[in-house]
Amino acid sequence: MSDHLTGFRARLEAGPTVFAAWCGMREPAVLETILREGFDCAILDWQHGYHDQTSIETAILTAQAQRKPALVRIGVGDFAGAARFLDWGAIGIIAPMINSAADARMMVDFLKYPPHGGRSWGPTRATAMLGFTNPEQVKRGNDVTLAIAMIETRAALAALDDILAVPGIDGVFVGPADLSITLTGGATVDPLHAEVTAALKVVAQKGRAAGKIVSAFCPDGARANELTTMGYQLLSVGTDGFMLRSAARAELAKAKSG
Ligand code: 3PY
Ligand code: MG
Repeated sequence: MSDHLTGFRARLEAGPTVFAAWCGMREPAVLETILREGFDCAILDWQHGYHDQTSIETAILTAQAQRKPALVRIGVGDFAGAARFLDWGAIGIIAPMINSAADARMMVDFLKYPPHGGRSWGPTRATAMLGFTNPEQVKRGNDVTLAIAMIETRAALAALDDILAVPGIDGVFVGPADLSITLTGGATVDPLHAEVTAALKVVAQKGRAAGKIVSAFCPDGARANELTTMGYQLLSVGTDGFMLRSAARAELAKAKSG
């Protein structure tokens, strides 16, 4: 019944690459429509998207209606809020700007039950969604729900080995836009920058060697296709906003082309 949730980690580990619909828009029909095109799961963007708490909750259920897991990309350091999203049934949390082992340990402390962390009890919907009893939630929750650290600064790259070694960190997620900003000293933002591509290779190699899930944001499908060959296990492809804009622009250009 809930294999798509309890089996998500195994699916990521076994491959092939899992593709996520990046959802920043509050309107549930947007996520519903995009997911139906064959995406495997949803990433709900709380950090920079338009979401409020109600729309995150609705989006988790919208994905669930298609038996697809939903992960939430939280705000910087917003770990207390993140634990609530897990309670509501999110299968994973993607935390931005994890720049050190201390940041990673703080994240784990909020998102994992002992022995790894000190997550507070209160899985409002999660136990029912996962099909767990309360004791099963404590025993299996740590394994089933994913704590994924974003690698998106020069400092994070320097601390990558230490971040990967923190018990309870399940994976890393590269944020190529922020990474390009820090790697170029603020000169540009370019998620396809050559230095970002080089960093993506390093993160894939080190993350896989450490037995962690390696994942990344991709501005478009061509980039996602390229990253599957680097060993990435979870990739977001574009965003709802990008796709709407580019389709709108392209169709209007055709209409005006004479
Ligand atoms: C980045 O590229 O910096 C991200 O956070 C992905 O949206
Ligand atoms: Mg970012």
